[in-house]
Amino acid sequence: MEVLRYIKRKKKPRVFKYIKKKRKGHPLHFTLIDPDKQMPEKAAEIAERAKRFGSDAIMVGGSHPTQAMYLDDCVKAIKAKVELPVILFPSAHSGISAYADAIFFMSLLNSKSPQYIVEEQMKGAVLVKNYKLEPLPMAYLIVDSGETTSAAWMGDVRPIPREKPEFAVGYALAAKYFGMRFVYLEAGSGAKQPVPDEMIKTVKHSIEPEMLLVVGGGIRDGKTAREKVKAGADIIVTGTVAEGKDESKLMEVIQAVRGKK
Ligand code: 1GP
Repeated sequence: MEVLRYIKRKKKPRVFKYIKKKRKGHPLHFTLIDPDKQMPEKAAEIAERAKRFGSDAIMVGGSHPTQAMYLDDCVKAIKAKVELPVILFPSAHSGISAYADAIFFMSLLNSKSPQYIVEEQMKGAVLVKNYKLEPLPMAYLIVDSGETTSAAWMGDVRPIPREKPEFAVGYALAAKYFGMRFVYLEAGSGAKQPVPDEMIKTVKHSIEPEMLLVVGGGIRDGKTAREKVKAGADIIVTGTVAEGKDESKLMEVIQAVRGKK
């Protein structure tokens, strides 16, 4: 019943408009919080700190199935403390919460399994409708980072080779012709190597101006974040740095993304 009351209160979709409008001003930074790694109170603290440093939105999600146990409480705690859009970043239909504002409705296009390309989405779509979540259609592409990341393993992925940007372009163009609005080039959380600049550059050329390019995984300092923005990323996602103890690193990354340093 609490969920029903919540849904009734919800306003019209507005997160996509917010992102487009903000992007006109500067490249964006999104903070990723994994409900499996943070208790709700701590998640809200991280989100509050990220907002103070200038992050533009909070993403909530993780690769491990246990994240579903804390998902609702995590989103509610963040919403209670921080006035930023909360966007779900689900690895399966269990990653959906009625309390978020929007959802990256994503297809892991380079998975070997239809489960992550369309079947989890089929199971989740009715929830997205009934919870009145704003869907943000996204192609999710996992790029080889020199190791097997959780995202790649859990998603049964054939990672895009680092020296083959043209493969990423093929997927990105397919996504554009499907009418998706975002492409996410993902190296994986905690990746040793982030997505290569050349791949970002090539994909960006093939999808602009219709689509926004999101880049994440293994971005741990301002210099790297700036390089990715210069290569063409519209949105930089950081999780590990945001959840880490050294808060100056998060500030450094956000300022670099916004061109302040
Ligand atoms: C993972 O791209 C995100 O989905 C964030 O990665 O934890 O390495 O910042 P990091």
